[in-house]
Amino acid sequence: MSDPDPIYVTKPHMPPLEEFLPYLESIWESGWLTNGGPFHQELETALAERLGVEHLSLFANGTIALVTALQTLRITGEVITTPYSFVATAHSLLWNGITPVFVDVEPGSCNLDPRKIEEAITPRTSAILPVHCYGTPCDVEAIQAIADTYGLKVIYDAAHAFGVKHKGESLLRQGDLSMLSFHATKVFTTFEGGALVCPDAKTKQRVDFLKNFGHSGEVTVVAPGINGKMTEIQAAFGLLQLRHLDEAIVRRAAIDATYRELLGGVPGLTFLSQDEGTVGNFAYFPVFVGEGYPLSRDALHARLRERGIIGRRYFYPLIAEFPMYRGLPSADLGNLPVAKAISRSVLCLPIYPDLDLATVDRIAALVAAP
Ligand code: T4K
Repeated sequence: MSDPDPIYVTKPHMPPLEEFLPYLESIWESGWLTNGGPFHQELETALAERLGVEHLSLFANGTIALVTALQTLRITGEVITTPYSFVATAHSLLWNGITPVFVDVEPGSCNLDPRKIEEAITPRTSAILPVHCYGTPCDVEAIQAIADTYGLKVIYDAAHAFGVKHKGESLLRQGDLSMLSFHATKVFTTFEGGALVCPDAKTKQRVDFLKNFGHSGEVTVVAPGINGKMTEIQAAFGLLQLRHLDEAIVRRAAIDATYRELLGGVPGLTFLSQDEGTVGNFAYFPVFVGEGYPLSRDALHARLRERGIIGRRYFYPLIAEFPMYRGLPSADLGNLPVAKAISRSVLCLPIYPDLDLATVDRIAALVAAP
């Protein structure tokens, strides 16, 4: 008997192909493929409405969006950020010639610890780049208070936070700009893709110029922009995904609830708690393997792999451990004890809309009795 297909940490929900064909036909007929075409415009409007924000600019991917966010606000010098994220967060700084300054995270949320930000501020600090890791909101009030006191900008890497609400309103309204990723592994996907959520029309206009080479008109270039544009095919897929998104999130929530129920009493395993004031998106299901569990995190990861269950160690190693960062004074792991401990204990279990609950039961049974 052949091995069953592996169960990956995530898998995009693919709506019926027949539903995509009319979009393709329309693109073929019009010959309009990119550069702010009709589907691009329709998706911008639909997403702004869905996310409860006024101004949103689509991008080819989240990383280019983040690089552009820093350009938009003319951030220079040093930026305070988290070592516990996907490497794109810090790479966006290096691509802008900015020095990342790593600050430790909070154990309960895995997000930048506001109590440790102030001591990292220097005269060169111009912004804070926190991440709503796994879609858990950062302590946005404390971060904003520090930014206001020191005159710093705040750009949120909200790659994981599609649709997350904090205290009744979109989390994406926080800070000066928020970046979303619509990569294939995300809750809402356009194959590759992303967006910047802007506080006002003026900022969106600058973002729109910057993602289109700096063109403000046919013969005018106002800034050294980049090509960050989303294509019509991506935008069309996004419109289709939106139709199925509510159902997809309900299914994610059921998987999250099943893991919590079945793994809740397992000694040595902990999860992120769910905050009353947050409407989450169930993007990830990280478990933290600690004392009292019979296996180390890496042994559990390997044991699951043997059974075809491909969990992922998001985020291990820390960004601060990669060669292009580890020489920075702030990358010293002695400065980042919480992030280090979390990165050594985390394992993200499979969660995606088409994962059936019987398989979730099987994964949970294996984790409970490895
Ligand atoms: N900031 C944060 C906090 C982020 O998490 C990310 C991206 C970014 C910024 C940058 O945004 P983008 O520029 O990507 O829009 C993945 C993704 O490539 C990356 O988008 C994501 N974060 C990161 C957390 O995960 P890998 O190297 O782990 O992906 P990969 O290819 O191993 O895929 C993971 C699993 O997903 C596979 O085992 C199977 C499944 N999969 C993957 C792809 C690509 C599919 O089922 N279909 C697919 O097409 O980085």
